[in-house]
Amino acid sequence: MKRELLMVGPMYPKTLDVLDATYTTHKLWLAPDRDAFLASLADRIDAAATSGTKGMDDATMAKLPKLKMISHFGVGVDSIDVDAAKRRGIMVSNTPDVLTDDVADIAIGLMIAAARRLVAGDRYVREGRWLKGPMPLAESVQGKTLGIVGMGRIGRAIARRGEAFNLEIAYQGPNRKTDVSWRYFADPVALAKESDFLVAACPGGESTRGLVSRAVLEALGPKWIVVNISRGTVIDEPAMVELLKAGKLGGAGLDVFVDEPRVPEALFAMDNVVLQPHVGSATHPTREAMGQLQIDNLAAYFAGKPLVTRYC
Ligand code: 8YV
Repeated sequence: MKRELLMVGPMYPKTLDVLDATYTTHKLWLAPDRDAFLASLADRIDAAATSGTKGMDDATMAKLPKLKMISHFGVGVDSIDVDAAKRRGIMVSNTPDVLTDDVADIAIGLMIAAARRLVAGDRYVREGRWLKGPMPLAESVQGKTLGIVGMGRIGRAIARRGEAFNLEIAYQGPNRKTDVSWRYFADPVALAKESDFLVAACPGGESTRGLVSRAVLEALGPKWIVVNISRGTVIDEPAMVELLKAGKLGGAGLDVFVDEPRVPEALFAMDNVVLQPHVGSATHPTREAMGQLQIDNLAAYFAGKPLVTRYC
């Protein structure tokens, strides 16, 4: 008898196929009446699969009294009410590590693209402007200071890459890390004052909302560049747009936004801003590995074994 699985939102097709083949799956996003659908499943669903922005809130958990495990596709669990899950004794797994390198690559890619104006340069050539003369000079990343907000797995991978690009590394986080020798700042404003490039690489959620504030962006200043590969909520987005417009912030490389997929249109015309549609982990091998972790965590749960990558 196949076990039953609630799937909250659409997910990586290959993973979806495996889950459909392995379990009797119930697709919440296809339900015409969400509440009636959940009520029909209330006495028999103990595991759910979530992904990206399609997480789970406390109200939904309340409708699933038998829920014991949520297997999340993604390292960031800010779309799940983790405190409610803990309160209800629901285990949560996520997909760390397998995406670290791809996300760190995008962070460095956005930093270089914004500093060296790669996207503007591409447009400069395609629009035939090179025929009229050389493109203005850009900023070099060589010998500059890369400030990293959040020295977790992804923050460290970015720091290692930064060193390979001859950047000085400094970081901010809730705690100084004992196993790294990079300069530590408890205060993000102090970090920004010392930085030429500032990368947000911390988790999303309420604890980091607006951590990269107006004051932090002003401290970074009119010449230098903010990069975000974590969550849109980490940066005060309206302040960032305003400071970019006023020339009080040098530039930005952004993969995540507050209200994805909607992006502040004021950014579209800015040559010193590089925009990406949340593609940090969007490669075939990484999404496949994330899906396999999601599958393995569910299999471990149903086998009564410890989860492979338990978040809480
Ligand atoms: C995912 C991410 O693309 O892992 C995360 O936290 O933001 C991305 O890897 C996103 O969650 C979609 O599933």
